[in-house]
Amino acid sequence: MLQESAKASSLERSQGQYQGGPQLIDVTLLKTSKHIVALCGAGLSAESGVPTFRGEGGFWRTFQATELATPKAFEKNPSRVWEFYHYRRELVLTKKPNRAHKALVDFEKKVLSADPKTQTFAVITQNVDGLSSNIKNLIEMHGSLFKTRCTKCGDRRENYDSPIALALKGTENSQFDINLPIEKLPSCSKCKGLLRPDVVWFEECLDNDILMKINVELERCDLLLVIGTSGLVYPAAAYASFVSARGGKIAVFNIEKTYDADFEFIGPCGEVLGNALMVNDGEDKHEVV
Ligand code: BV8
Ligand code: ZN
Repeated sequence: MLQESAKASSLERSQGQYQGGPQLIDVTLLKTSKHIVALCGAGLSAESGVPTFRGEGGFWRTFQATELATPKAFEKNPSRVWEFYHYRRELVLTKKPNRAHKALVDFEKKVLSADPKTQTFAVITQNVDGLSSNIKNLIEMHGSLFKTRCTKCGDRRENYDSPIALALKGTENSQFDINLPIEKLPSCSKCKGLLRPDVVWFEECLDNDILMKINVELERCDLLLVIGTSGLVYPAAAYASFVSARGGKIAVFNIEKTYDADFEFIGPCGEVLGNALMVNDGEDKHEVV
């Protein structure tokens, strides 16, 4: 059976597009690649019910998500920006990882349990929802909704409080700004300073240690899985061309055509990824070959 689909898939793969049936990344490539990296975007969490940035999910109240995720927006109206992040925290706290998240976890398990260990696997996510937290070698390049940073003393810590500040309770259902005074917004337990979400806002640089870790993974990457991202936001948007320029293979998972790639899997990643990585429902298919 496996041989059959591999042959079938090689035919379609050469045309890049793939419709229906088990979709596999080239078995040998998956086995022979030494340094595999998954670069993930909002599409990875779409089937968990987390809105993506493009399309109707990209709007909150009357604002584009991208215009609220900026230092300027926070300076101008910290209450509005906290109402926006409170809304996303409360929403994500009701969501669970989906089959695509699970496929990445199962794939990492297989790579780490292989004896001898012949491969490395890293997950670089642009998502701040924390739904990939079961991955060991995880890089949350844009931070997390569930981490805060003090704007006064710089203290950084995890925070899963719901609500993160009493005064924000219920604002997630309002269509209008509440304009809470600063003292009612999330404050630092060390210095009482105003907290901000510990995420990377537009026009903010990524942390150096994060950039270093990403560089280590991309420099040696020979197979990049690009999962559920529109590839419009930098620096993440530059990674696929960086890897392919160095001879690495690119496999794209998206419900629509985005990048030109060696392998394109068009379909909901929750339905496609497990098969393509041959880790469906935890069954280890790798050994079959
Ligand atoms: C910086 C955290 C230095 C906050 C985010 C070069 C050229 C042009 C512009 C720039 C450039 N370099 C820098 C910039 C500016 C900017 C940028 O890229 N702007 C864009 C808009 C052009 N970049 C920055 O500012 C970065 N910082 O460069 O610092 C600097 C400093 C000063 C001035 C200049 C430079 C910081 C960027 C990080 C911003 N923070 N998030 C928060 O979340 O609140 S970005 C945020 O948006 C996400 O993290 C993610 O990165 C991005 C959204 O993209 P996606 O995740 O791809 O989501 P999207 O909805 O777009 O697409 C979803 C995809 O999934 C779609 O393709 C869809 O088809 C697919 N899909 C849907 N369902 C499924 C699916 N696929 C599979 N299965 C499904 N079921
Ligand atoms: Zn502080």
